[in-house]
Amino acid sequence: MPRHRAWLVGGVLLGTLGVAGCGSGKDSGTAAGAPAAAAAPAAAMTATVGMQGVSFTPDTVAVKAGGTVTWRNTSPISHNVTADGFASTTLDQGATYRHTYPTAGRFTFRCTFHAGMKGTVVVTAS
Ligand SMILES: [Cu+2]
Repeated sequence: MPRHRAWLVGGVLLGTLGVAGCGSGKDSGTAAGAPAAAAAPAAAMTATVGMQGVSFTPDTVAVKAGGTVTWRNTSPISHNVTADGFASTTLDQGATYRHTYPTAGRFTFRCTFHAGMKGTVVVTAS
């Protein structure tokens, strides 16, 4: 019986240490709160959209009017960028394509090879 109690005490101690360990990570926890603001991308003059697997990542980017979006295929699968008004050639792994958006608005783009592979460029007034 006493031996059983020793195990119990040990378990409680370990549990307490574990909680203390989590608590001491509070400083890094506050720093990690920053990415929440990244949900709304800030408009700059350039943005990059990756092509990973069969997805555009991120699938929504923002640029200021006159800004340029670069698509980069980082996957071994060939893709393209097609939209109203322009279309890239087939982009193999490592290939890039650029398009400049002169006016504000929301512009969708897609890959004609993969249904559901779509994205949006939000162009804000400069
Ligand atoms: Cu594709």
